[in-house]
Formats: sequence, C-alpha cells, structure tokens
Amino acid sequence: MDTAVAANTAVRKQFYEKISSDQMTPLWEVLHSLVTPVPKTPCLPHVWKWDTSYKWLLEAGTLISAQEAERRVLVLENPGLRGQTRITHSLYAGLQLILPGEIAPAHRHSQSALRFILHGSGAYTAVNGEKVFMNVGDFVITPSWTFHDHGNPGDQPMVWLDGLDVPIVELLDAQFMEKGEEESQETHIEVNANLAEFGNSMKPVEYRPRSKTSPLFWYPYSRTREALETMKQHSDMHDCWGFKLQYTNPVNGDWAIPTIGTFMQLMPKSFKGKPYRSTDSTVYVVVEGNGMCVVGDSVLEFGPKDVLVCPSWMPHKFEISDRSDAVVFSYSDRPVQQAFDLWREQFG
Ligand code: GTQ
Repeated sequence: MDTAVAANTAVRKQFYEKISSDQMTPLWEVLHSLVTPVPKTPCLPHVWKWDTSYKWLLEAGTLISAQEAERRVLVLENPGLRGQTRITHSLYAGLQLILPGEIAPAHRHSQSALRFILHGSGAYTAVNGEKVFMNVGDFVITPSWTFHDHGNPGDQPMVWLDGLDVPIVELLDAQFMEKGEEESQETHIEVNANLAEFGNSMKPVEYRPRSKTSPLFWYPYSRTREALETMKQHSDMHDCWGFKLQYTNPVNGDWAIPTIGTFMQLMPKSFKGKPYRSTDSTVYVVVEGNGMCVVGDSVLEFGPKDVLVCPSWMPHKFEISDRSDAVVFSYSDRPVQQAFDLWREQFG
C-alpha cells in the first residue's frame, strides 16, 4: 500500500470510530455482503437420521416429563445456525416425544405450528376445544393464538415433528404467549367433526373465516396417500418432484398456514429427479421409501422418518431406490416469499 492510500485508510478508520458513538456505520464497507447477487444463506444441507433422533428422544424421556418440560422437544438445529434454535434461517423444527399417560399442557402463542406425525399412535392434539387423534403421516395445524394441548392416553410413545414460524415472528418482534388456565382443555366438540365440516370440499353454511389459517386442522395421511396414488395412475409426472400436492385452506384455496407452505410428494421407485432450486429453504420429512437427495456437494441418504434440509437456491435432486415408491412431506417459507414477490425457482 502506498503511503497516500494508507493515510486515507487510517483517516477513514478514524471517521468510522467517530460516527460509531452516534450509532452510525458506513454502508460502503458492508454493501457487497449485504446486497448480494444471489442468496447467501448460512443454512447448510443436513439429514437427521431417525435411529439417532429416536435414541436421544427416548433418553430425554427418562430425564424430564412432558408436563415439566411443557413441551419435551429436541430442536433440530441447522449445523450452519447452531445456537439459533432453527432448521432454516426462517423456520423452526423440533421432534416432540409424548409418552403414554403424559400431557403437554395447554398454551397459545402468536407463532403458527404444524405437527407432522412420525411415530406411534394413540395421542391427540386439542385445538380450540376440538380434539384429533393423530396417526403416522397426518398433518395437523395449530393456528396462531389458539389454545392447544397434547395428550397420550394410549400405550405407545408418540413422536411428531413440530414445524413453527418462530424465527419469522421473532424477526418482526410480534410474539405473544399465554398459558391456559387448565392443563387440558375441555373438548366439547365431537371427535373428527372438523374433518366432516371442512374436509369434504364443503363448509358449514354459516361459516365466516376468523383468521387466514385453514379452518381444517387435521389432514389425515390416508386421504393424502390415496390422492397421490391416484395421481400416479392418471397424471403426468414432474421431472423434478414426481407427483406433488400442496396442502390448502379448503375455503379459499390459499396456503393451509399463512406463513408456512406445506406439501406432500410421491416419487416412484427408481425415480431419478432432475435438479431444481428455489429461494425457499425446505425441510423434507420422509414418510415412506428410501433414496438420496443430492444437495450441492452433499449426498443425503434417507429412509422413513428421517428429516432433511435443503438450503435456499442450492440445486438439489432426488433419487429413489428401486425397492418402493417414496412419499415425502415438506415445508418452507414459500407463502411469505410469494406475498412479497420474492420467491424464485429454477429448473435444471
Ligand atoms: O407444541 O406448542 O416444538 O410451543 C416449540 C414450541 C412445540 C408446541 C415446539 C411450542 C410447541
């Protein structure tokens, strides 16, 4: 460095120090790491294998009860975002264990939650006075600011994945939380009334939406699976994702949860998907089948109940084993990106 440049650099440094005490900083020093040509996510590709997750969950079950923990959950932290309680930059994921006889007490919060059932049967979620019993592959919604509690009157441990928009709500500083007066809410509505009312392309005539979240909060796997099987028989297959459905709010066709896009896809055995990328970092949860997802330079091998994460704008492609079809649930922040004209995708 010649002396004139060095002197200039020193003068600039002094200037930055002077303005710092007035809570200012020069943009030109950070502009190019702030406004980048393509997404620059700290999120890394990763897979959480079920055998490992379940082992740690059962050990957690010996250390603390669901009541004491309020929610006995092991958070899936992205390896590029350790200490930040999130699986992508914008979304949270955790695995929740509820043992026979346990109750996870009622509370409500601004954050929206989804449950995707991985293991066991016999537990329920109660949402706003309605109770649904959950089975593997079911997708359940806890809308923003609705009281919810979970219980397991059955005889098996139950595990599901919790997906929440915690980092989005945190970004906006819009979080509220309240504990329920009772541990378990009185459920006064007949079990499965929700599916009867909203799960048949119909709605009660007097229904008026009170929120942007779907009034249907239980999407049983049996129906989703059947729909995908029928698509496989009669529809064209997509080169990148096979047969893919998006969960919708049945009264307006919009996203089931306003901040979190949710999907289920079937990829037939021996499927070799073409590469695809989109700006919504995506969490995949495997229901059936085995295969691998190649994300950038990482090869993520997967089987049932594994959880995978694919970061924003990293090309990824699926390859499915020749033994059986694969069925994979996924969620991302796509609705938020689309609401603000930010979402992009690219094929090939
Ligand atoms: O079940 O309400 O994994 O409030 C994290 C926060 C689950 C829940 C989580 C929560 C819940």
